[in-house]
Amino acid sequence: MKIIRDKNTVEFISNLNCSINNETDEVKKLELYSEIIRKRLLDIVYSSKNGHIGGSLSSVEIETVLYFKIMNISPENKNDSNRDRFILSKGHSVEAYYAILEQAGFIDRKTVDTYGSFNSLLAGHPTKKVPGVELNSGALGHGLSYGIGLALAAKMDNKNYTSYVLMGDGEQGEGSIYEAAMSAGHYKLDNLVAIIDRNTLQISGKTENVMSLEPLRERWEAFGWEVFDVEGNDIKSLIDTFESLDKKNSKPKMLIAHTTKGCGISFMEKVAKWHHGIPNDEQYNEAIEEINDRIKSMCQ
Ligand SMILES: Cc1ncc(C[n+]2csc(CCOP(=O)(O)OP(=O)(O)O)c2C)c(N)n1
Repeated sequence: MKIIRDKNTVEFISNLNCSINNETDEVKKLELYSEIIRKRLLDIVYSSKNGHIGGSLSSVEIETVLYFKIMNISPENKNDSNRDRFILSKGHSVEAYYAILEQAGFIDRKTVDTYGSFNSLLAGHPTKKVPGVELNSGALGHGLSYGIGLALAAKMDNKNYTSYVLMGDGEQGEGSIYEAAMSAGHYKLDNLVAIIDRNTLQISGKTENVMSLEPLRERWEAFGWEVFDVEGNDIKSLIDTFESLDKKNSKPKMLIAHTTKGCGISFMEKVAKWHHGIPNDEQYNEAIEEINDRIKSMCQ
């Protein structure tokens, strides 16, 4: 288990009498981490009056499990050619990503606090200027091709890292994804793990109304991928699935992560306008209270 490093978070947890050194229940600990990430990304959006909160909230558990349990990546090995790679193809969900990179120690709290201000290192979509970020992203439909390139390079160079790509379900409307899907099957990239944040909403409404995706599983299987359905806001379901993957079976992996857009803030859940809504003071306080209540009950 990797430890959350941020000093304020450590103090915050110890004030709650919640020992982060307790190794007894890893799932509970990652659930707690997710809530801390959730709270931090809410702060980032609220104070900058900027961002895409709905899809950030739906992706929190996926990124928490990847960064704090599954991936071989840390600030110490971020330039090592054998590190695992993470590509946030749905780059608009950057607030969750910045909160994760902060908690994992790639960027510091002061830098994250500059988000949304003039000359900040942190733009509204990921850029490679930010330590830990592998790809400039945000124009949807590009991350999978890049992740495939990384996976192919690992095969050619005899490296054993895994390439992870997180996409949106609305993003599945981009045609470039299907060229990538075909090539990953063709090159038998079993070291490639793609994840679709299947929150069923995109910017303007339900994915099934804007550009229908079903039968999503069968479509990916037809391209030669091994497909898994996973509860994408459930830490245990994510860990079990990521840990079960056979990286030697010649098949690229697709996790369809069933999530809730706006997950964890009740009034934002499943409401399309929270794709890029900014909470007002009252809404912010209500959201913080809801998250704090969960954190307190987890720590009892
Ligand atoms: C090529 C491209 N077209 C349009 C956009 C504008 N855009 C930003 S987010 C978004 C919707 C994405 O929906 P989804 O992938 O489901 O993301 P999530 O619901 O997880 O936030 C769109 C169309 C974009 N970023 N890139």
